[in-house]
Amino acid sequence: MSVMSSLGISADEPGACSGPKAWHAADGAERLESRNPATGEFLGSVRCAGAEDYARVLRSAQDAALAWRLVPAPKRGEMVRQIGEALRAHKDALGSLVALEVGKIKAEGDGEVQEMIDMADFAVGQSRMLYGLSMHSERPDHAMRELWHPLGVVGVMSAFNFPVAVWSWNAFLAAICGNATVWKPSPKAPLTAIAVQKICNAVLERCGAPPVFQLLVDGPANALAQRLVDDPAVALLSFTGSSRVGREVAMRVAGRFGKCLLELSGNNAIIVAQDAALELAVPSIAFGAVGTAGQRCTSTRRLLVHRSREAALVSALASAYAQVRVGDPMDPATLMGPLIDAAAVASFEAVVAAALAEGAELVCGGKRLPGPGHFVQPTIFRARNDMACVQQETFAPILYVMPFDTLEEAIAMNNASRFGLSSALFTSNLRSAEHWLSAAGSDCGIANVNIGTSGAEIGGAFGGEKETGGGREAGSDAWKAYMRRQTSTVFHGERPVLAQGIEFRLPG
Ligand code: UN1
Repeated sequence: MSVMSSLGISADEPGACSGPKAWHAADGAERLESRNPATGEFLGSVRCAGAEDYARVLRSAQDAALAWRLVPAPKRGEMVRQIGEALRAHKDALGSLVALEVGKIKAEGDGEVQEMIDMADFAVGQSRMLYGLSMHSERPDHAMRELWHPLGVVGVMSAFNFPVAVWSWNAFLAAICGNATVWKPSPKAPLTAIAVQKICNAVLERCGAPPVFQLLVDGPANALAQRLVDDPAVALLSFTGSSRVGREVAMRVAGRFGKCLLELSGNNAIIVAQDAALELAVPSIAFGAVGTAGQRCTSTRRLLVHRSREAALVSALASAYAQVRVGDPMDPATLMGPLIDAAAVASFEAVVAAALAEGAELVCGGKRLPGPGHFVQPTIFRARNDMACVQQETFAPILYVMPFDTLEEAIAMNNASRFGLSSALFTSNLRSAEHWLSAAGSDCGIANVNIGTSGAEIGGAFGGEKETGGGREAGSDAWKAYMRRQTSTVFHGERPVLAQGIEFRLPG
């Protein structure tokens, strides 16, 4: 059976869904054509949602949230558990669709679905652990505690590079917390979103649950995204994408006092110290810089290496890169697939030209590969940290190598970035490692030791500082973002007293 038919996807799908039996979008609607970035082959088309679909989805999501908040959280978790099971059953096909639609190698496509399954398992456990604190009151016969309640409707705007996993980080926690989620997927990956919606719909229907997962495939003009940003019915908006767009989203959502979760750009560095084990560092750098063709927000873009190890590391990387097979993502021998589209190839070429003009020295790569498909060579430059090309996030497999002399200097270089997502130090020295993790070390949301910058597990809170946006998603206590906190004081005595010793007696 083909990937499409096993996921129930036809050649022309409606792009709005407000319930298992409620797929809609006007016949004459604008269509997104999904094409395989490795071959240009047509995969399917999706009719974009319009203003009427938006209204229908939002109404349905609001109704679903009102019903769902009354369902006990562990029962909500049971629904998510069944989604995890359904994803296990569809892992191979959905992983292949991720590979076909966004060009990830098949192993990474499957890994992305595994990340969803892990997130479902995590959320099931969390559904029994929506803990609030209880406090000892300063007054006799008073009890104080915190209660956590659902927010209502959560909007999720996801990016092409993790077309389904990042939605699941948000949607599964939002669901166990008692919310309904409206998903606006990337216009570059509408089919994976439709496939996931279908998988979830079957479970929602079987469980008799309200439609807590809803879908809006927006057109390239982002008209519905704009509405989601400004809609007071959307209590929390989770946005994954560039810092440029994230800044606008954040300001507009703040303007209506909505809540925002931002997962934005990164410019992640690996530091290779004088005492690092190169046999550990080289594969991690290669996976970080070349994996997903450099299109992860956690991709390794800067390599800071102790001057004494620079020659050895660059030559080891150049030979590792020579063995990276670039090509068909479905071929198990391939390690790097294509970039997402022609615009991404053009921006790769523009940045390579700008780097050369700034005086960066090309070590390997630097060229696009002949089509069909949006392929480029994995690329290494020797550069300086203050070059404009080095300080920007380019979603492509470009790695800038820069030498340093002291660990302090390397930490300062790591932190000299507008972004603060992921970072890593390779060292065999305990004191260096602990210093790196101390308040005087990395300023990023993720700081690793002897592990690369990308490929985080879902169990930790994921996100970063500065222009990365400050949001935290997935594991740890990220669930709290999807709930509102209520502080409650109950009096159970005879003689009430005011706090702070205030006397307030009515006469008589
Ligand atoms: C992203 O690129 O938006 O840590 C998310 C990682 C993945 C998630 C990346 N687990 O690389």
